[in-house]
Amino acid sequence: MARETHYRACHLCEAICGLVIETEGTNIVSIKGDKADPLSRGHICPKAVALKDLHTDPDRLRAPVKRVTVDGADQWREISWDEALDTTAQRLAQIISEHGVHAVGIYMGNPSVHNYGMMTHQGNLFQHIRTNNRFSATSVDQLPHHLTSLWLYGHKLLIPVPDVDNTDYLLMLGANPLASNGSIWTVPDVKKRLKALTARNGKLVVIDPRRTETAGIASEHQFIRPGTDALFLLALLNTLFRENLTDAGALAAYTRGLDEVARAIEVFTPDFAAPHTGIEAAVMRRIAREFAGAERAVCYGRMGVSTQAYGTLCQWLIQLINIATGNLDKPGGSLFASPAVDTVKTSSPGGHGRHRSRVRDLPEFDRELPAACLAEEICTPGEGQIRALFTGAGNPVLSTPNGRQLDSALEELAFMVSLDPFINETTRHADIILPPTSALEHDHYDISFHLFAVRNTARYNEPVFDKPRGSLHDWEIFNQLGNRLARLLDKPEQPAVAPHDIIDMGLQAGAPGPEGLSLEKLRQHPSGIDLGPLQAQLPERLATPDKTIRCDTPQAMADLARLFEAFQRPDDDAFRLIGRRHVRSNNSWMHNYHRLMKGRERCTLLMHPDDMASQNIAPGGMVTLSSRVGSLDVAVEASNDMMRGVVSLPHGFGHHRKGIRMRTAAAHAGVSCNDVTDEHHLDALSGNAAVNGVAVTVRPARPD
Ligand SMILES: Nc1nc2c(c(=O)[nH]1)N[C@H]1C(S)=C(S)[C@@H](COP(=O)(O)OP(=O)(O)OC[C@H]3O[C@@H](n4cnc5c(=O)[nH]c(N)nc54)[C@H](O)[C@@H]3O)O[C@H]1N2
Ligand SMILES: Nc1nc2c(c(=O)[nH]1)N[C@H]1C(S)=C(S)[C@@H](COP(=O)(O)OP(=O)(O)OC[C@H]3O[C@@H](n4cnc5c(=O)[nH]c(N)nc54)[C@H](O)[C@@H]3O)O[C@H]1N2
Ligand code: SF4
Ligand SMILES: [Mo]
Repeated sequence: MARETHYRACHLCEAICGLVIETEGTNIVSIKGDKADPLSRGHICPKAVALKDLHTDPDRLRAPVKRVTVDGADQWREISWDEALDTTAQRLAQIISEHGVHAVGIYMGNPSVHNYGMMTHQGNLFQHIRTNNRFSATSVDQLPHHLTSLWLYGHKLLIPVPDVDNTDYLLMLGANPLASNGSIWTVPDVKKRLKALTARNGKLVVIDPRRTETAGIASEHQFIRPGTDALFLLALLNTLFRENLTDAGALAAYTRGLDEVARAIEVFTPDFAAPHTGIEAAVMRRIAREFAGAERAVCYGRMGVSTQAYGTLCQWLIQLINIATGNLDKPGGSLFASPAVDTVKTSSPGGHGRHRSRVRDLPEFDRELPAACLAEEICTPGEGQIRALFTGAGNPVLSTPNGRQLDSALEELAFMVSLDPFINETTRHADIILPPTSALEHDHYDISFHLFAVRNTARYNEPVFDKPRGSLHDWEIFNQLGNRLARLLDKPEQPAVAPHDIIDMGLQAGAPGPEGLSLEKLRQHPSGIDLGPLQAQLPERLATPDKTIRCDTPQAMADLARLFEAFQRPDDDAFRLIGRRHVRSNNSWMHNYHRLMKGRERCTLLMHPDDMASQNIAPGGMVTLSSRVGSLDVAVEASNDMMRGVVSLPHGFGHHRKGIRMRTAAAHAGVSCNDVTDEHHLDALSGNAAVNGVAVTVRPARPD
């Protein structure tokens, strides 16, 4: 059989690595890094090879299925696309006409931003369901970044990234790119780039309650008590102001409000922060001085500082530190990318608090409510109660706080439909599951992550395999379901314009460089086109109406009072639970492959040996981990890499639930960290879930 070579960007994580995939007929012979990709330069991680497993997975649904009850037990029956789409449209239309549009909930998960057809076409359906009850993984993740960027730069997507290849000093909080491969920071081959930073006598300082893989290659690592980073960042900013170490440089011409911030944070000294953070005041002062003294420095914080009680303050303070030291929009500092298809120009800037959740009065962001209130919106009767749910590329039972509560709430729905290739912890509750084509059966352009990349590049790739007869892409499902619903609701239908045509228009409209770009040109360069290094581009790139940056954001300034108040009391001595990622995993849905799962059990609770001794916990034993919302039993592992008083458990496990059809995952079931995270533990300012820093107790498990 003829061997063929395909070029493809990996869509599994934000690093968007270029791949070379060799096939023979329908068989994948090899998957390797594409050395000609100008961004990833040949780098890949072990997950890339698992693309083959995902494609061939016998558990992956190839046709729509409907849940039927036979003798009291659930069974799944294959049905035609016509039946699946007609039934779904009719049920949604019926619920909308009986109870109004807010009776339909929508939850969109993480892979939807890695699959461009989902992004270009979800509006085909959702325009007919203008519900207040929209949710997504954003509010268990990066919501504080968006909110901060909206306030400071005028658009939710204008998020600057560390110019790692040119910086002298990288201060990193709550991120572990050696496991995650970088997030809101598309930085393939990050380990090499970080090692190059220290090799040229630059400094990498990592602030994390665990001595992570990234901390292991850093110049300096400081443990921090989870949830106290805002105090740490304030201590740095306070020192910068107090010691006259600020210099906004060129930014000063269009930056306002730093003096107001300086006055408002006078009380947040290193001495105030020290007992709470566990970092000595002198160390914080030194880090502030070093940061200010570095020619080019950048502060960056990710998951660990977003999904905590003061997530938005953290992200706001990180930006202010970069601004106050003149490192925003500067090579070697933090820079905005200029993607070929620029979603900053084509999407709404975002808004906040324009409506609020019915039960708990939580604010929307960008028309979405916090995922932490999804279950209560299903379970609480009254007008606006969610009666039908659409989930797309999401697994909120494992990924949102108090997953058990949501698990049982989904049972109460009158109708649920899931756009997903698997029967998992969430989709098992659906009445109908709509499985799209496999990723390798559709083309690929990354709309999301070029915007956060450390270099401007563009890459379009054709499908590796033909689309199987009778299958539908995600975008086609959105389009066809949308049109069926439109007919029932007496609204106009949308033509099926393919995603690549939309991208072609975007490329030609954006067209950087003298010759411009088009899909045709990208087709001729399947390893991608280099559009050059990131450049300074303020104030032009700002989306604020007056092209200024207002640093004294009223909402954030007001939240300082909440922070100050909260830390008046001495800390309780409860353990704090944090998460952990592993390079051979990806959230909840990559556990079905032997290649990724082999080796040691990974769903274990890491705990410092001295803490284990104080709790009478024997090494290798089982412990009961409990919080306000529930408890679970898990194997404990002693680790000197943990801060005292902190325990770590990865999320995305818990595949023991009845009725899931992912055999390898079920054999490595583990427990779900989100069975103990608390839906009431939030960043109050944004509504983002605080899945890190949850107060827990850890006791030896009682043998049953
Ligand atoms: N292999 C793999 N890669 C992934 C994923 C995956 O599941 N597996 N998921 C992808 C997704 S969706 C995302 S959003 C990104 C996330 O990318 P990252 O943010 O880099 O991911 P994490 O490894 O979760 O890093 C968070 C760090 O914060 C620390 N932390 C926890 N609480 C606190 C705190 O209070 N303060 C501080 N300073 N640190 C804290 C944790 O110990 C951890 O090291 O990764 C992406 N890439
Ligand atoms: N405790 C704790 N909780 C966390 C985190 C944490 O660090 N700790 N991390 C949070 C973060 S950063 C995130 S992003 C969320 C993720 O939360 P979710 O997005 O809700 O969950 P995923 O595990 O990414 O589930 C992805 C789903 O998409 C499906 N899927 C994969 N590819 C496709 C596709 O191309 N099309 C369609 N239609 N479906 C597809 C998979 O089968 C799976 O069901 O979890 C969050 N939850
Ligand atoms: S680092 Fe991310 S994008 Fe690169 S190969 Fe691994 S999973 Fe794919
Ligand atoms: Mo995420």
